[in-house]
Order: sequence, then structure tokens, then C-alpha cells
Amino acid sequence: MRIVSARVIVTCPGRNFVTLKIVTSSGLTGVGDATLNGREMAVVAYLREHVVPALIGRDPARIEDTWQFLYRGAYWRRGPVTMTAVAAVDTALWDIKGKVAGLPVYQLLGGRSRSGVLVYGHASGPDIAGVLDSVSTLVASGYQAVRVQSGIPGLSSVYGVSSDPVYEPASSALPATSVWSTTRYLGYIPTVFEAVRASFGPSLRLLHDAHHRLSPVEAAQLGKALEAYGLTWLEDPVPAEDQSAYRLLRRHTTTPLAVGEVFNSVWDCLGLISEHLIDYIRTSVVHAGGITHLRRIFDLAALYQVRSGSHGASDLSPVCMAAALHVDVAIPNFGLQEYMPHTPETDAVFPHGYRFADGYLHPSEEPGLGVDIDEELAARYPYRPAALPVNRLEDGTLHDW
Ligand code: GCO
Ligand code: MG
Repeated sequence: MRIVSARVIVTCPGRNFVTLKIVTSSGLTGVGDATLNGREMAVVAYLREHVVPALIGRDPARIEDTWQFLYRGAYWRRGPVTMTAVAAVDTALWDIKGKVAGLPVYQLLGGRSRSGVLVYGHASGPDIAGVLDSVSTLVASGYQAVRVQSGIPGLSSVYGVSSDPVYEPASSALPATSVWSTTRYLGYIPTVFEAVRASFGPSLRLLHDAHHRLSPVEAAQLGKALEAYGLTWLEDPVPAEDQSAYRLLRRHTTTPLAVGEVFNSVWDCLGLISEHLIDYIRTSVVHAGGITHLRRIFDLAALYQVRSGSHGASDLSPVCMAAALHVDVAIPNFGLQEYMPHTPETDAVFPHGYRFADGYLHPSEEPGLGVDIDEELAARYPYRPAALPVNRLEDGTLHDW
């Protein structure tokens, strides 16, 4: 069997998604997610210009060799654009291998380690009352773990907080500006968690995402202030370029830490994992080199009792979610999977067999990943440029997010 063609499909059923579809000489096909929010067309060009021509004629069974060819064989390697492109190829080849074997991909990864994949949902509101309503809705739908984000008095908008049930931070063609105040945030967030814990009791798992906005000592203050509320994790407290910041944090708080949704390779995670500086590693199939490389990261993490907590926002397509669930159900050190349901339009473009029940997601039992792209329907939703916002302090200074 040989690869005869590979199509890069861009569609916007409410938001942009990039998908690679690999076609083989036997007629079997495989799909991989290649979506990089706000930088979609960079990955499209990387795939079309530099990857697809080299795939034609290759044996699709040689997943590891193809991964090595695209990563180790490239002089300019790593980085989000490159690793998203590599991920798309790798994911599509696992899909094909599953179809050839007649098995769901998790069977090829060693079979089930658990009956389902525990997911966390997203609660948010403009203030404490709104947050409590939002958490109630999730709990009533069966969620056992909830990420809590809140509006902050004095700030007109906060990233990740929206009255719209569809979570979409990338809306305008050029980056919108949001205004941020760490002082206002640090003063309010502990009161939100106090109220949520008091209303929902000790067993609901609670998480919070700081979106890389704090300095090391601010993050340490927040971690300490949240200890009383028993969070499952505090996510991305500081920008992770300076990983030594986590040493400082660890000296001051036992709130568990989750990092890694913007990481692309095992090298990005190595120090944080091997120094026991984090508790959950949030790398994803689509942004960390596909199933092959994500498995390698999670195996490293297992040596240090770090568990998986993969990114799964709605800008990662159903193809990525399908692939993530096969990994999640198979690995020994699974922790939690992020889950935001996609819109009905997106679900229709990407027919899939995974399902949600009682706080868990269950991978498809079909051979391969159990997900596809309806190319005719996809073609009805042309690409629309959409950028993530930028973050400025109240005096106009550009800030991390
Ligand atoms: C999360 C994330 C998202 C990302 C978004 C970027 O934890 O789900 O932080 O909100 O910012 O996926 O594209
Ligand atoms: Mg996050």
C-alpha cells in the first residue's frame, strides 16, 4: 500500500479548522487535525508546500519512520507550525493503521487501561452568582470536574468568560484588545472559589486557568490563597518560557499545577516533568506532534508521577478529540481530559463516534479513530480570518496571556 494523495482541507463551520486527509492506493483514508488557532494558514502552507509532496509514494504503515523523517530529517524543526503539521500526518497514519487492522486505535496502543475518559467542562459567569449558575448547569449534565473562570469587578471582559454557550476567543479578523489587572484578579478569584466550594461540596473537582498572566510571586500568592478550596489544578499560572519560575512557585504552594497546552515537543516538557515542578502535562495530539510524540511525552511523565491533562478547547477539532480519547483510554497515567462540545455545524462536518455520558467521554469502537470529514459539507464553509485577542494592562502596556 502507498500514499497516493493528501488533501489539506480548510473549513469554517462557525470557526476555522484545518484537516489533512491522506488517501492510500487501497482506497483507505486517514484524517489528522492540523488546526492552529489564529495561525491556520501557516500550517496549511507548511503542509501543502513542504510535507504533502514528500508523502506521495510512502508506505503508510511506517508511522515511526515518517515521524522521524518529518522531525529529525528537518533542519528547521520544532515550533507550533511544524509540530502541528507533523501531528496531522501522524494522526492520519494511525487512523489508516487502525482501519487496516480492523481495530480502534486504542487497541494498537496497548488496549484499555480504564472504562472511560474523565473530562472537565467549562463554567464561567460575569460574577459569583453567574458562576454558580454555570457550575450548576454542568453538574446537572453529569460533569464531575469543572473549570471555573469568572468576570472580575472593574474589568469589562475577561478571557475565557462569555455569556455565549459557545466558547470562541478568536472572533475578529485582527486581534481585539482586552484590558487586564492582576491586582483586581488576585483580589476576586479566591472569593469565587470560596463560594463554589461552599455551594457544591468537597467532591466536585475544580480547576482554574490563569492563562499565563502572573509573575512567579503573584502565582505563588494565588496558589496559596486557593489551597483551602482543594483545586485539582491551577493551569498556566506564569508564561512557561521561564521554567525556573515553577521552582519558586513550588516552594510556596501545594496547589497542583498543570502546564503545556502551548508546548510542542518532549523537550519543552522535560525540565518541568523531571524536576517534579508540575502535576499535569497538558500537551495535545494536534500541537505536540501527533499520537506518536504525545505518547512519548506521557511515558516520560509517568516516570515522575505526572499525569496527562490534555488541552481540548473547541479550537481543537473533533478529529483531535477522537485521537485524544484513544490515547487517554490507553495510557497508564491518564489524569483528566478537557472537553468543550463543538457546535452542531462542526459536529456535522466531522461525523464521529465518540460520546459523552455521566462525566466521561468514550472513544469510538470503529476501526481507526472513528472520525471523518464530510468534504462536501466542509466546502460550504469557507475560511474566515480570525485572531486571538491581545492583552493590555490598564495603562496600555502589552501583557502576557
Ligand atoms: C484552555 C485554553 C484555551 C486556549 C485556546 C487557544 O485551557 O482551554 O487556555 O482557552 O487559550 O484554546 O487557542
Ligand atoms: Mg488553558
